[in-house]
Amino acid sequence: MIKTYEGTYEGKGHKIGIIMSRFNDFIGNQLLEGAVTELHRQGVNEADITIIKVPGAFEIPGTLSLVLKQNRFQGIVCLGVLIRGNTPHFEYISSAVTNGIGQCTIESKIPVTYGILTTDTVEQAIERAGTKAGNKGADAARTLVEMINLYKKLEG
Ligand code: DLZ
Repeated sequence: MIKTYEGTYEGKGHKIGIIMSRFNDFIGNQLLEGAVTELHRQGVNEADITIIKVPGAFEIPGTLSLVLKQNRFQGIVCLGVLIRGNTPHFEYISSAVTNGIGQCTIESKIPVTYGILTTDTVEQAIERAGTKAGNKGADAARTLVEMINLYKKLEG
C-alpha cells in the first residue's frame, strides 16, 4: 500500500519564532501582520509567538542559526524586504540571505520558511505585502504550520 505523508493546518500548541528585519519595515510590518494573523487563524496561541527583530535582512541567517541551536521553537518564519537599488548591493545581500537561510534549513530539525521579498521596486514589494499579490508573510506562516505537522509525522 502506498503511504502518503502530508502536513495539516493545525497550529495549536506550536511555539513559533518570527525573525524579521527592520529595514523597509513600512512594508515589513505588513508581512509581520499577515504572518501573525495567519498563525492565529491556524490556532497558534498569542503566547506561543516570539518576534525577533534584526536591523537588516543580512542579519537574518546568523540570527536564525543561533536560534536554531537553542531549540526554543517548533518552527521559524523569516521575514524581510529587499528592494533593488542602483548598485550591486541588492544581489550580494539577496543571495547571502537566501543561501544562508537555505543552508540553515537543510541542517535544521525544525522547518524554517522564507517570507523575504526581493523586488525591483517599492511598488512590487507593496503588492506582495497584503495588496494585489497576496501577503508573503501570511503564506510563509501558513506553510510553516503545515511543515511543522509534516516533520512531526515523518519523525513518527
Ligand atoms: C544596506 C542595505 C540595503 C542597501 N538594502 C537593504 C534592503 O533592501 N533590505 C534589507 O533588509 N536590508 C538592506 N540593507 C541592510 C543590510 O541587510 C544589513 O543590515 C547591513 O548591511 C548591515 O550588515
